[in-house]
Amino acid sequence: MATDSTHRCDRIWTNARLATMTAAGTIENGMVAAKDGRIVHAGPVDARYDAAEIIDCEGRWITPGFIDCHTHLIHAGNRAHEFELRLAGASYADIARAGGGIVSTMTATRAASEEELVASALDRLDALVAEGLTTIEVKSGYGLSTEAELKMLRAARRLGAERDVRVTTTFLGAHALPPEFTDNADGYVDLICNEMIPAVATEGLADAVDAFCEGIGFTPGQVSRVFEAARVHGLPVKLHAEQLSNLHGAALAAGFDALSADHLEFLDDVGIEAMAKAGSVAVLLPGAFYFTRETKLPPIDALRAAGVPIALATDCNPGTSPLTSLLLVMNMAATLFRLTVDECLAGVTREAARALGLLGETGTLEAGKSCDLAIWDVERPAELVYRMGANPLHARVWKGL
Ligand code: DI6
Ligand code: FE
Repeated sequence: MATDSTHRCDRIWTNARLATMTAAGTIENGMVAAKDGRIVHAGPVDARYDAAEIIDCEGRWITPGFIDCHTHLIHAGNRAHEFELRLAGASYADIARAGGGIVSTMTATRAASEEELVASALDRLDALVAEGLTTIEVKSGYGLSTEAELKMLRAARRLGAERDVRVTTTFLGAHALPPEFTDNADGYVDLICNEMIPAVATEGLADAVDAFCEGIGFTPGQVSRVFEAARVHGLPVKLHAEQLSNLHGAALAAGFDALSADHLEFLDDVGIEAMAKAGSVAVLLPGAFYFTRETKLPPIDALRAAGVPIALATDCNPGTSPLTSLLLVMNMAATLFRLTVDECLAGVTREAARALGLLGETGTLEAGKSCDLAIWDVERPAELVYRMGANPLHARVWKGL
């Protein structure tokens, strides 16, 4: 019965257990109430909340909707043949000579239409959504020309119109050197700074700018130039840093107040200190670590000690992480990196939101945020991390629906 003290909502999920991912921790006998797409209450069952639609969760667990904060979801083709060659003993150089590697994905991506890029990415997106994903970051970086990079970003934006997900896009022109610029990396960086970033910014196609700082990618000096151009256009930055070697990319990124530095196997104490100071998130990518059979572990204990927030993501890409499961990412992070269950869950919710600059909008169960939920058929949250190849998702809610 509606009284003065009744809060009228649109929908209520009750008789649930909540992993709030806030200081409130987990709540037994909890409820989430939503109005106009936003959470108005996430806490103990409270009779003052009423709604037209009340969903009995029968004791199931509710977590925030999952967030994949680092993907290369838009690309054409795959590199299964390259994988076979590698299994047969071919080296990276052999594969590059045979036309493999990032450049083969670039060729396929340039040849694909925007529609084809959307269609192939939707297959991968649907796999992630089926496991409770509600927000995803998608990078460019396989076009490597102004036209093809813009095409990738437009395709990425369209994913958010095709599915009930929040899509953030990242311009990654500095991913690899296109063949037109062989032996002229600085010339390509000129193109990125003087043409690509202004075009991307003018069309509003990117929410952030990323680069691959590596011996086989771009030098710190080149990355600085890209970041300066991003700053001029008001775009936040993030960086593929310290994946294969230590070029001190994380510290460089932190100097530009980066949202995140990602990979980080070869990160050192100076980089950790700089990230802690800047508030940059460490995005760990255990799928790439696993698939490339890396043996150098990211410095987890030092990141913890310095209070650097840790997020997890798929790095979904055809070369080093053909992975479309955040549940498996959590299992790998626990098994390979020894992250705790709490750290794994935070890594694909709260900290992933932080890495995208979206913590005010999603990533925890808190009044005021978008009502993005994943409802799970599990007895305890640890099951989400422990099981491999199972999908206990019962229902997914995005913006209260
Ligand atoms: N780091 C990686 O591991 C991938 N990109 C990057 O910056 C590799 C992408 C690919 O091989 O297609
Ligand atoms: Fe990546």
